[in-house]
Amino acid sequence: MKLTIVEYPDKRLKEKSRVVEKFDTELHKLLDAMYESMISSNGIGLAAIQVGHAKQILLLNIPDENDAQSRDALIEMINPVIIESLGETTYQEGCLSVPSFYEDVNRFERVSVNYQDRDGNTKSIDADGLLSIAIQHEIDHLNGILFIDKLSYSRRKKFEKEYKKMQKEKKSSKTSAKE
Ligand code: Y12
Ligand code: CO
Repeated sequence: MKLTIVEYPDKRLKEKSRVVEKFDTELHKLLDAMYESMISSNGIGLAAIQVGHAKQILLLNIPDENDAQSRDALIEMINPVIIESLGETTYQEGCLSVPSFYEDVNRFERVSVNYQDRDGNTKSIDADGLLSIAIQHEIDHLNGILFIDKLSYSRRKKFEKEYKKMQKEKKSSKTSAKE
C-alpha cells in the first residue's frame, strides 16, 4: 500500500478522526504502510489523517541518544486518550504535513496515555521529553489540530507569508524543470 503525505492547506488535516473498532489485517496493513511512509520521509511521528485516513491511529519512532532510529523503538497507538498531564515545556516542532517550517510550541511536560495496540490490547504509557511532545503533537492531528494552529497571531501571519512564498517557489521550480 503506497501512501502519500497530505500537506497543509489540505482540508483533510482539519478532520476529526474516528475511533478504530476493527483490529484486523486491514489495520495491520495500514500501520505497516504508515511506518514505511514515516521512515522514508525522515519523520519521527505520523497520524493516519496525514496519509488520508481519518482513523485514531498514530505512530511514534523517537531516535535514541545516538540519533539512531530503530523499528524496535516504534510505538503504535490506536484510540489514544491523555488521562493526565503535568508541567509545561517548549519545543521547536516540525511536521511532515507542513514541510520546511519549524516553530516553538508550548506543551505539557509529561503525559500519561491510555491506548490500544494493533491487536486491541489495552496499554498505558507515562511519557516525558521528546516522546511526550510527539504524543501531544500526534493526538492533536486526531482532533484536526496542527502545530501552526497553536502559534500566536503574529507568528501565524509570518508562517502564512513564508509558506505561500515557498509554495510559489516550489511550483515555479517544477515548471522550469519540465521546460
Ligand atoms: C517533536 C515535535 C514534533 C513531532 C511530530 C513529528 N514530526 C516529524 O516527524 C517531522 C518530520 C520532518 C521531516 C522533514 O524532512 C527532513 O528532515 C528530510 C522535514 O523537512 C522538510 O520537510 C523539508 C520537516 C519535518 C515529534 C517530536
Ligand atoms: Co504533524
